[in-house]
Amino acid sequence: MKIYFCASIRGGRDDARLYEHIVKTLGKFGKVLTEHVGDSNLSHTGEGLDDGFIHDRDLDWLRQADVVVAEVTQPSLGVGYELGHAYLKKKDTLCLFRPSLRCKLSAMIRGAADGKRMLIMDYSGEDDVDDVLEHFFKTNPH
Ligand code: 6IA
Repeated sequence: MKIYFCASIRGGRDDARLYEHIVKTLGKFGKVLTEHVGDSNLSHTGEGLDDGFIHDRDLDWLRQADVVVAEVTQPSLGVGYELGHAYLKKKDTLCLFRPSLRCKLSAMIRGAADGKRMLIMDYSGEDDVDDVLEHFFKTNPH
């Protein structure tokens, strides 16, 4: 199974270690096409690839993916854009969100969830994300 993982890069890398953990866990369920997103050494300004190349390559990977998993707590234009593509391409999608008082998920993401193809799971961090992922992959055969 091919998994496309989305998470903030230029939107901010505060949660990079958590992304790394999620990528590691996702690796138990399939091939993660976007492992670099979980690289905690990747800064929000680093890497010299051309933006047009990144955009086209990532959309090509998204087309190939069986499942899309997105960490959506840190708002990111790129992640929102990828989720819009995933939605239109009817990809099975799981959004992971850590609720807090200062941060409410965009209505365009929360409102796109239908409980079937597009799921949003609230979670608290490394402690429970593995269980959430395990449940998602076991109960939704992709
Ligand atoms: O707007 P953002 O940068 O936060 O968007 C993050 C999302 O867009 C991620 O889920 C990625 O799949 C994709 N993305 C954005 N930038 C890159 C990138 N390098 N490489 C691969 N995927 C990307 C950009 C260079 C970076 C080190 C600044």
